[in-house]
Amino acid sequence: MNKQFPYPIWNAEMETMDLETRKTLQLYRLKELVWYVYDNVPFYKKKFDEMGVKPSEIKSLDDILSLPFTLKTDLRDNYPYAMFAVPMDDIIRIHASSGTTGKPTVVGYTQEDIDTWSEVMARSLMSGGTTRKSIVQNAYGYGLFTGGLGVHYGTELIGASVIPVSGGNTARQILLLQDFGSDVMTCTPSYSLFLAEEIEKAGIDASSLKLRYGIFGAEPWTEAMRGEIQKRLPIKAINIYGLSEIIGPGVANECQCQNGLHIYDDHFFPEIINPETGEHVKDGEMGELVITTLTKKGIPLIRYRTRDLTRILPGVCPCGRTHPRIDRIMGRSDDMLIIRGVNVFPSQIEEVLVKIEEVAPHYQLIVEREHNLDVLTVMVEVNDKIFSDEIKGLEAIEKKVEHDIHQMIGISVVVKLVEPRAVARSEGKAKRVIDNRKLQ
Ligand code: DLL
Repeated sequence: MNKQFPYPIWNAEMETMDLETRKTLQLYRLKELVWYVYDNVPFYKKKFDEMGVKPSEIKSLDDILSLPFTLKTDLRDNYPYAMFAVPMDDIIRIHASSGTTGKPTVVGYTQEDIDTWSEVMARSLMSGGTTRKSIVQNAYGYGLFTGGLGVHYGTELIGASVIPVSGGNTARQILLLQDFGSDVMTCTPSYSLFLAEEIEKAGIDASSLKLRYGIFGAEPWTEAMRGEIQKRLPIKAINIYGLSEIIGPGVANECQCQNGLHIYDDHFFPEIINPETGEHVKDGEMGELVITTLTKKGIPLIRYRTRDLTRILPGVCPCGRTHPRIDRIMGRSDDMLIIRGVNVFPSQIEEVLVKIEEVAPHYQLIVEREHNLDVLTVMVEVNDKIFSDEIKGLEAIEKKVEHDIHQMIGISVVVKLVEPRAVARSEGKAKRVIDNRKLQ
């Protein structure tokens, strides 16, 4: 930690490194990476050979353009472990997130990867206001989701105290906030608003809490939401970004300036592309974020298409960090929804519906935010035969569809059966999703 900067910085050497030195480091790491994946991941050897790319031809950072993209479907096609670059003996942790169908996307970490992850999480948490003295109430879910353990390890590396409360159980969250003196809260931004509402309902004066910082991410949010959170809770709300495929949370994080997220490009090399053409957009233009993991050992990824839309912000950040900043995530270039922090693809729901005899695969997903929590309603047509049945039978079908969808995506939804042909037909692409949360 270095005190010459306006706010504490976890790893001043790396985080304030001059750009030329960082470029040299990135190129060194990129060259190592291409050899590493060529020698250890059959998927990449085949791709490189098909494209006629030789690792020895990577001589500058711009040569990354000759490398292939990696897609989420590539991970699915190699499910569960075929993209790993090391034998399972060297994998010490496995996490997963939802895929475009029922199978999750699986990622494996070596000890070195866990160390890298802890390092970038320590940078993130400290840039979000955490110090050695902090008490961090970690309300991200512990489990296959990377949020819980990512924050946990980063907090421990800093030497702050972590409360591994995990998600949900709002009454207990409030009790801990009051009694344990947590000054940093980590959870999704929508949950922080829900919590604020429950604190108000319980008649507790939020300003009496020790809470000072919130490090919120895992789902899209807006400046308006930040304003609302900061009005209702006595905190600075900081944006944290990441995805399981790259490492988990800690890919990029805002500093106290709250003006863009510093992306830790000594580990995660960013590009912004036009999602239609795959070509780089002009400097500062909005496009899809593509990341190459420069140092990952378990499951290294070349030019991974995140599908997240953002841009590189121009200018120098007053905090002293030289890592480039990305804008908050503005949307996705695919149809993934994030419901209460869980990634959901319409194709997963469709997969459930086609298996249920009583309904037709004509459906629409309606997303609303009620009391700051996302509610997903699945409107689905019953088939002609069932429609004439009595109400009791319909209720049983609704319950069955709700149950099967819950099994598939892990969150509860509301199912509304509608009569045949009630879901609007479209001549082109079906409009499957109506998102009324007004996140953009
Ligand atoms: O959500 C990792 C994470 C945990 C990030 C805790 C931040 C805090 P996944 O479940 O793989 O990983 O989902 C990754 O979530 O591609 C984005 O679409 C979205 N996302 C994550 N952070 C943000 C954010 C974790 N700050 C996907 N703003 C990503 C907007 C976000 N979207």
